[in-house]
Amino acid sequence: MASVREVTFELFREHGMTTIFGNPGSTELPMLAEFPDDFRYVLGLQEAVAVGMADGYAQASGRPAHVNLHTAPGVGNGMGAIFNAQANHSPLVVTAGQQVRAHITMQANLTNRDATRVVHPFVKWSFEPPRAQDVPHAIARAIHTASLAPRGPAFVSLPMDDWNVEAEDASGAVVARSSEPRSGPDPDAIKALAKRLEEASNPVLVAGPDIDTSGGWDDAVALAERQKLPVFASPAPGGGRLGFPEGHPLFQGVLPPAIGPVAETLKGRDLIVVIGSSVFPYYPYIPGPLLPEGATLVAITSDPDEAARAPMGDVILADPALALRALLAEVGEANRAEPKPLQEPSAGDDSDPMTPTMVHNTLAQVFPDDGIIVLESPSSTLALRNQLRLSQSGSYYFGAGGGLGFGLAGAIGVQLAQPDRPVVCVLGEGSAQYAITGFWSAAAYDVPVTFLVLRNDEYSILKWFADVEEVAGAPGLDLPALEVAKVAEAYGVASKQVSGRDELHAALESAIGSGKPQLVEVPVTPGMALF
Ligand SMILES: Cc1ncc(C[n+]2csc(CCOP(=O)(O)OP(=O)(O)O)c2C)c(N)n1
Repeated sequence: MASVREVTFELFREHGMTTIFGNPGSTELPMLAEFPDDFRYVLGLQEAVAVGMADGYAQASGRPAHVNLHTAPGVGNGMGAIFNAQANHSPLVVTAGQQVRAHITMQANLTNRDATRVVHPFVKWSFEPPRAQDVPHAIARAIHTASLAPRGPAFVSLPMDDWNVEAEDASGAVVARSSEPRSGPDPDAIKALAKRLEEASNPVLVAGPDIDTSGGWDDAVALAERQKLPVFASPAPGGGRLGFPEGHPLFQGVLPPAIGPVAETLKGRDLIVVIGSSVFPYYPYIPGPLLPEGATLVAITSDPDEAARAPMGDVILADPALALRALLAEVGEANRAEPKPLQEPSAGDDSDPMTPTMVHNTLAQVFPDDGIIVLESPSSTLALRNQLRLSQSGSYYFGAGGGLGFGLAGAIGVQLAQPDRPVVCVLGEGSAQYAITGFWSAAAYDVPVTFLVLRNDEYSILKWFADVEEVAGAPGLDLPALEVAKVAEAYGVASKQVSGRDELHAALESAIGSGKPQLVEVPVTPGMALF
């Protein structure tokens, strides 16, 4: 009979989860014993990095990913990244070692006390199997839970003496199970929405991240084109992916992330159809009407919690791609005037140091068609979106939860999942610190991400927030002498500091084509860059 370890690894194999991210300790070593040749272990030197890499990998592969952490302190270090994974709807199976069962009651050293409670608000399910023989079933349950809508992390605590125990007969059945996580929409609800859309005189589509996650990219384009819908992207802070090509003539820009400004931007619309987003990921608080006068809203989401918590509008609970396909089968060609396309982006004024807008304009010139951006440069998020106008499915990843550290770590996971697409990770020098040891993983596994670091010597976005919040005299917002390029170099990533458009252009072009992890650091002017 096979051991619990053998059956569990067979389960991972069955689900295509042969890459394990982690940071091990003595309580995890028994799981990793006799590590099979067809598996790979990707070491993160700190747990925020291990979880962030797994998050990027899960999102970019579209499959559940496994990250293994070291009992209580390892989980503790990973919590911010687990929070991010939940916001990203990322199907993560998080496991952590636990003391030997005979040691748990006396709470011997390294016992993860209340292991299942610690992670609770940030995971969909958390569990410690009551018997060693239940480990494969518990992990199978975590895989299915993480993969079902809304996708998100599930946690299993694994006592370290479970692995050599003989598995039970029923394990084979658990390994063989599959789940199809999508559910389709109520056909009557779709018919009713199609009618409202056709009867509306000035409707608009708000495209959210889960359009891309669900594989509905082409259907969203087809719907917008057939119905001549102007399209806005859902607000940037909560939008971990793009839902619509931003270079498309129907694209009208990114919705602002606050209550009043959303209503203002959508003024004059009579029907707002939101697909694959919460309604809405607002921040900061700028009060106002929830909807412009005369408007109604319908949201389509696969997340029952998003459906329930929206403060206004009707909702259809369904996989966004399946709902889009169903809607396409019901709506005809609209006879509306097409909206005016957005203006072409402009590079703005030359300056020394460069503006973030000019940096992203330069990046746009060298950015390959099949490139992927992983973004964590808070004060230049909108400038990057506007300058690059990314227009391919799976070309943009952003930490939807707002917890810094996703960018650097997530980019490594995205690149591992998409080895044929060049990944450019755009970071603020402050943001890079939250996953700084990720540079080691990029170098150690030769993951060819190009890191572009914008250095403005401060937490620019927090200075902007201080103005919005009317806060004067807050300390801790300046970052003098933070040498990201030197630190990355010490971890093994070849790094360059450049200034000016020509140097930046050349450095980016050579880094992106190099097939190696490389970093380009560029000084920029401080302040919010909106275009
Ligand atoms: C884990 C975590 N800690 C703190 C913050 C608060 N925060 C948001 S943006 C920011 C500054 C980021 O600085 P930098 O990357 O240099 O970008 P800039 O604002 O200068 O564009 C901070 C500290 C956060 N979002 N996440």
